[in-house]
Amino acid sequence: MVMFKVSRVQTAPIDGQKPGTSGLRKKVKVFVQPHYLENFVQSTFYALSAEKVQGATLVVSGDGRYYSKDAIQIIIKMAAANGVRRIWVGQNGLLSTPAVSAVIRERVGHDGSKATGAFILTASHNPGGPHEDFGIKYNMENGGPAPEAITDKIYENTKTIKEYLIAEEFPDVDIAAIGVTSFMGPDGQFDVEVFDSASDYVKLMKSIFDFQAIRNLLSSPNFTFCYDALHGVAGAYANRIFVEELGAQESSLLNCTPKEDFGGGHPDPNLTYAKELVARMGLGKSSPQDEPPEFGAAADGDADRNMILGKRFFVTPSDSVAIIAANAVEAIPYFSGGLKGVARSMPTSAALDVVAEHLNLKFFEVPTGWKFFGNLMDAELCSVCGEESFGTGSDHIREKDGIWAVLAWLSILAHKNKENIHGGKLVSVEDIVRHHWATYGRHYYTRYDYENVDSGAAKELMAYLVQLQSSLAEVNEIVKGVHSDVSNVVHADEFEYKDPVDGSISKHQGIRYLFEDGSRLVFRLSGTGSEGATIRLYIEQYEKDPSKTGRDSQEALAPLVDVALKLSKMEEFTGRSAPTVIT
Ligand code: VG1
Ligand code: CO
Repeated sequence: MVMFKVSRVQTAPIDGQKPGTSGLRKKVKVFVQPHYLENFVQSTFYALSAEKVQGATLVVSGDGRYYSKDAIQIIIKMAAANGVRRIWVGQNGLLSTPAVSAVIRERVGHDGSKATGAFILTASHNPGGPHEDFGIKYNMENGGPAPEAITDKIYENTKTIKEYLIAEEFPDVDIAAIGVTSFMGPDGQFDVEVFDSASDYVKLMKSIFDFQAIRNLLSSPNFTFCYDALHGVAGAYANRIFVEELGAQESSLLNCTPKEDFGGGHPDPNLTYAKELVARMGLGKSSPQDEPPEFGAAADGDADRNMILGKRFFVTPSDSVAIIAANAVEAIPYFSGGLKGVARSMPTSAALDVVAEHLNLKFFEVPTGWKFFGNLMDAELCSVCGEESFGTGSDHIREKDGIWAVLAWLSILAHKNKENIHGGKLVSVEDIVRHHWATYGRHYYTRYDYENVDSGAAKELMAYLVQLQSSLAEVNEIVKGVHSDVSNVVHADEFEYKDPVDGSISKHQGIRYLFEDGSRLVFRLSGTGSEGATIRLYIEQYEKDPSKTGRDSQEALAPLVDVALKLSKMEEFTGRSAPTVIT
């Protein structure tokens, strides 16, 4: 057995290590600076209680982006030096974010051990490569992202750190080969266990969904399917689940080889960045050569996001979670006993609220970021939840789950088409969505992102919007000046959340303008970018009249968009006449 020593390396605080919406994300060139990663990892160890470090079992893996392999070796050596007993690594360092959550909750090690936390190495939907982003976040024993109390502590520690611990005389561990390597340090034995990245996750999915029903759907001559992993880690699961387990054709998988730089693309599953899939589904500028598939989906870099498409049809993420909630009990065995409750992030449309009301379900509105759903789920208050940013999930784990969302949609399609599988006209994705609108009304919805705006200008715009909220009369004067037929703003505030489980309060979670007819404008600054500021503008309008739910979304929202841009003086503050991305 290899013996190692522990060395204490002198270091000094490095500015800017404050975790954002979902961990610390910076350019690779920032992460590779001496001590940068080490300071953050040691600060995390210091933020955890002693028993969650010494003698503990921790997971280290991620979406495989550039610098992950080096980072894994560093974290292994630091874990060994800090008295951690075991490190679990997905083969080649690959684990999707939802799979990490599943591994923490479900996996039992070769010696019967259980993990109590994880370092997830990802910057999620941000591009990867030597000139792009790297990221790291810590997840807790429940499988969910560290709550603000912990991330605040980590940040405080990064401001005072003086030294970190790292193992010496410690070889790099081969993370390509499955197996256990043992080492001996001053505190005793330390093991690194490399395991198959997919099997725990696949097993969990099989316990949630009726795979046979989905298999029947996929084998139907009527049904065609397509999945785009955008070269993210979802590719490591797609073949196993969609092809091996469910019988989809290999040709239905696009970009399913994980790459360190995501093939040079932006691994964000939306209509702008998932170009190939969008074209294949008949939603691109030119019509595709072949008839588009009935169903298409894409994932982000770490596979916790999903985009759901039908043939020539886009499902907004806000509608997607509402439709899953409305159909879950009938279509998904895991939910057959009923839903405990549902939740959405504040900027997500109120489509889910309407379903909750109809079905008499508990309902929660939380700030942006998955960490807020975890407490509700641990307290058994919530079964299904989602965000407008292409995140959907349930209490099977404590992260959003891209492949889960695809399986949920396939389950709904399989359920609605039980009779049509061997012929007859399929109930399509579009049919399901239109039927949903006819039943519950439609929430027209769009998000405008202004990326890489000057940070000062972005802050000024937000401050201006807050100050404007003190006079609704003035606000309404501006609104009416832009469009006299837009309804009145009846309430404006900054969203604040009191966690119903632990009573913790999160302030400044987005600026809201709420209109009399249920329309909403929300402004937020992104907490996941790595350069400049990103302003997000969320625009929503509710239409109850079934004869008016079929309009083009951008056209229906045009007056409200005008109001939002004028109200915020967007161009004046940012110099931008158009957003970077519209979803
Ligand atoms: C964005 C989304 C948010 C999501 C977060 C992490 O945060 O808006 O809904 O939870 O990304 O997603 P922000 O602060 O940039 O708006 V992931 O898949 O990138 O970890
Ligand atoms: Co992600």
